[in-house]
Amino acid sequence: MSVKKMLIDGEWVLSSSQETRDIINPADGSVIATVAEGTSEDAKKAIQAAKKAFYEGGWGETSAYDRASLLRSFADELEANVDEIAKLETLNTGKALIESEYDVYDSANILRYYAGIVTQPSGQTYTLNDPAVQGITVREPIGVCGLIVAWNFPISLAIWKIAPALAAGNTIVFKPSEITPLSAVKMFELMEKAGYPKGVINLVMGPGATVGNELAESHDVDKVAFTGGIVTGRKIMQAASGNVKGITLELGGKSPNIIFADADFDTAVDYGLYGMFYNQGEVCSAGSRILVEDTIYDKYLEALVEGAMKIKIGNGLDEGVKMGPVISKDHMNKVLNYIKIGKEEGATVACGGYRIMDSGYEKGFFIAPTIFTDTKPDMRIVQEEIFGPVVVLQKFHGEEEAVKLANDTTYGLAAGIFTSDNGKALRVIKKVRAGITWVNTYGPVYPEAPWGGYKQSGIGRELGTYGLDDFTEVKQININTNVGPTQWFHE
Ligand code: TXE
Repeated sequence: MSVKKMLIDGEWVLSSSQETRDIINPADGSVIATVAEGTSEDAKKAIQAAKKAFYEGGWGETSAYDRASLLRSFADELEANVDEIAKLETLNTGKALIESEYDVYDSANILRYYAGIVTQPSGQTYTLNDPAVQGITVREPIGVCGLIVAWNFPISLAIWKIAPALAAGNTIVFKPSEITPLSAVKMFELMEKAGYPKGVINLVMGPGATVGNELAESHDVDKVAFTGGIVTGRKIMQAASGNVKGITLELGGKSPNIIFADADFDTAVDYGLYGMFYNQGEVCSAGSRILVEDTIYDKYLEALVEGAMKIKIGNGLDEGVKMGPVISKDHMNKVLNYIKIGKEEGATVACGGYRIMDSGYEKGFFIAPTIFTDTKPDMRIVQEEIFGPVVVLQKFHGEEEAVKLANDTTYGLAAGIFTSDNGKALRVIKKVRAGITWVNTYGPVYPEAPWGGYKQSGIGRELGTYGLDDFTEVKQININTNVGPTQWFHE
């Protein structure tokens, strides 16, 4: 098996240490590829290449039209290669093939969205206290951006950062999760084919503690954008403080999906399942706490359990499969440990609660969809992000208690509400402390809509115009139309 290489300064290279890493298929534990395991040295080289490309290569001064054209070419390449990339993504992450295909098409849309808005008017003109001076603002690229992502949506998370960063005129050093780099290698090959100049795009694989930390810490990186866990997010904030670089952090959540008794029942059950078990529950915005109004609680629970037990679980490449394995053996053990904690805390397992070891599954990391009832707000399974197919149900009485429970965690990423009363929907959603909210739907991502969290779910926004703004600096320019000395010192 040939070793998959990194892209640094326009060259495909092995690690400076010659070390490699085997990449595992979570559906059966087999080795599917071997990749270069980058080092801090490799990250340093990539950062220098990106710096040179920005300051000396002229990329920072390219026209928005040229950058938009490159984004569109890259989007075309992605779509033309959808079968290969989606298959790679499913092999590496275990997710259902249909989800991987969506991720590719959604990513192409996001690239085209940024290609569109980057050529639109932006900035302000403003009047000043001095009528002779005209003020304007312009947005400029920040410089070298370090982009670090997790393993749950390797394609999408990459594009959410790469598209606005390059649209704005920055140069990038991208680090995928060390366990899911395969789609990134293919995407960088396609970006090269699309025509990105040497040094503008760099791919360094390898561990977070070395490669990731170098990107967060380096004084030659001007901004770091990160999606991952909260513990790592805190480390990145600290490392980034050395040169006071800008940061965007998306750190997950424990999001409430609030079901009122007057909701369309079947829709609310369907989105309870979809909001939680899509991508095995390894979704930052998963509706991992379903809050159900007391008058329909028993009926809702029964329907949810029935739906969860019907989910077709298996190898993501197999026809009709809708849920695959979790990402790794370590992560499976972490999720199983949370299930154990939930039982010890006194919650009841209404369904699931175990690793699937049936014939054909025993080498993979499959966990049965799990629903906990009899929960209390202070339980760890209610407060902490489990990031697997495990949902907790909470019972509430009326709007006030729904809002209180919804806000009762340190996270604030997403929230959903199901009701047939629009007034109630808006009243409740405005009181919920979360950055992404849905009414009578749960989960969709729109290229135009800003994505990010309140509280400890993160800092900054991705997607939409906000996502582009977060990869720019704002400059004020004040033009004096009445040229002459101030005579401040010499009247
Ligand atoms: O993520 P990490 P892990 C949550 C989820 C999960 C937990 C841990 O609850 O169980 O985080 O997952 C890089 N400096 N989310 O350990 O460590 C790392 O190499 C710089 C929620 O897999 O945060 C990888 O590329 N970078 C989340 C990336 O950070 C570092 C998605 C994410 O890994 C680093 C995934 C360091 N010191 C997990 N240490 C979401 N928001 O959706 C690691 N990395």
